[in-house]
Amino acid sequence: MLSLTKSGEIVMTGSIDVLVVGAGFAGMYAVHRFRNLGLNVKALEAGDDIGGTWYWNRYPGARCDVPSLEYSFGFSPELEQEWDWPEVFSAQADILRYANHIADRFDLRRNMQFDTRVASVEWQDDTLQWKLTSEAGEVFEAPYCVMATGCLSVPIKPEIAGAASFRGEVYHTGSWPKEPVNLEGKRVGIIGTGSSGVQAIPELARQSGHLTVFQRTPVYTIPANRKRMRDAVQQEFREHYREIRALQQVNAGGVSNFRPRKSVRRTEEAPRVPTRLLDLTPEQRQQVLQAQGLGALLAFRDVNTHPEANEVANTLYRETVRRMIKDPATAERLLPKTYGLGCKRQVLDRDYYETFNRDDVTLIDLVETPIDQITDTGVRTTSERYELDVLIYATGFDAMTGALLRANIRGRDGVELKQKWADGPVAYLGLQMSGFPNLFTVTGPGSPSVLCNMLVAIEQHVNWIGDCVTHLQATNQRTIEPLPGSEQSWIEHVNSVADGTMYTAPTCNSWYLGANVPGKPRIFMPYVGGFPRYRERCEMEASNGYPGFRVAKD
Ligand code: N01
Repeated sequence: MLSLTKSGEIVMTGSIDVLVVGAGFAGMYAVHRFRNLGLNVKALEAGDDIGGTWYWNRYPGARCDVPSLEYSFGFSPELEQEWDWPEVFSAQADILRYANHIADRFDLRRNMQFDTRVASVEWQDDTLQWKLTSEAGEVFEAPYCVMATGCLSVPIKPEIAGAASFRGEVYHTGSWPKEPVNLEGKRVGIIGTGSSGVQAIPELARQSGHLTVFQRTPVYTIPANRKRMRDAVQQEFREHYREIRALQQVNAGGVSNFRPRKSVRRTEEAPRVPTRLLDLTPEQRQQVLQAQGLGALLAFRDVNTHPEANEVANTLYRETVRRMIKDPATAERLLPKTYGLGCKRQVLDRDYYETFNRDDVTLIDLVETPIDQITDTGVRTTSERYELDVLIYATGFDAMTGALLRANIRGRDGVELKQKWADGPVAYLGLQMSGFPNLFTVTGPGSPSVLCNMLVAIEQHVNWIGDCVTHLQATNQRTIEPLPGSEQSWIEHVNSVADGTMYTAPTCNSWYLGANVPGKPRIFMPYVGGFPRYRERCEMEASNGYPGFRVAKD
């Protein structure tokens, strides 16, 4: 119901129990789940349709790095049985098709409002409601608010002198247009060689006239599985989904690793590797690499924990890449040498290194020759000018906290989340912040989030939030928020499990640490202790009546 306040605001009143911000997979499942719990839910989405990450990241080559059959929802056995995945690892278009199928099948759009970017989220101390105001000035109120705003949803562009003067086409991989982009015959430049850049570069090289890659930090990347999905494999998954979902719950990354038994040929079985690289002789290491490729290096546990093993793996990696690149100088530029395997999010590629053997691709090392300026016609480095028709930024995201801080959230007594998080995110279980009652974050900082299969993490979070709201209603309580002590001890635990891993090595700079955003506090944001341990902690809270939280009537 809409009504007009004294100050002239249009307010949707009364009827909404839960406001959800975002209509990616998290927002979609939240709408479905809360509706099934009998709650009146409304999702507000900035884009003009569902899909979140998979709506915005339409750049050529965009794909998922989790197997399609695992990167799917488990809440509906019917959905599991009816959906067909064409490839073992899905392309963006297929994942968006899956998201659309879910939205249609469960009629989710009727509880969603699109083209509505939330500009502020404010707690009303007097009414115990969250008040959300859109950029267009529309106001929504509800007792509960769920931020389903994604971990990688705020694309960032570096500040480079002259950037605004460029007269060609400009794109960011993280907000790629819906309309087709024609690159045929064009001189294309791309800045950034993280996951997005590495996925896009081979495709851009195929589509454009000439591609210039501006690389600041070389990347460790391993070849992606590019198999078509076999009907027999899909069928076997369908027969075992309940077992697979149970296995996901006890796996650190939320992946079942289910190996089809009937439909996989013997030759496809990977030979077992020892868990420590340092236990292998140099000859055995070469044999493993030859048999299984670069990805095998990541299977050794000590590569992630032992600096010596990590350095052995880095050396093996570099030797392999040197053999793949025709021009030795280009090969040296492409080799990561300043940090180790496992520090950043592992990148998967299709033909990345091979692309640099093409005559129509040029690699510019920005450490040797930094960008001096972007001009009206291209990019000027300290040594040369590169004339371009198209400039693409693959420069990443203000990860994990960016979307939450951008929403201008104010809690009790008007305290800003920006203020609370000035030295880094402080939250309990990545679900709630003290001083911000009834505000929930899906896959927030301090939860496994980006280190877990996102769909598994999303379902677990949304189910927990749904149960929590149901508990409050059943017990006639009106608010829940973490106790400051629970929050503090959880953050200490999150930090302690990350210490000593490659993620936090002194040579490591990644978006996990906020290192890609100037001025962002250096804190390791996701929970590295594994999904099962985390899930059990959440379950313990719920089954013991939320001892780590303040549950109250005010
Ligand atoms: O972003 P990134 P991304 N001048 O931050 C460079 C997920 N994802 O969009 O390292 C020059 O990793 C920067 O260089 P440097 C996945 O979780 C998943 O690629 O800062 N270069 C780096 O090379 C991933 O980890 C998939 O020196 C500049 C790049 O831009 C996350 O999204 C696919 C620069 C940014 O890399 C983010 O990946 C795609 C400057 N001023 C994304 N500023 C899947 O496969 C930045 N760079 C599922």
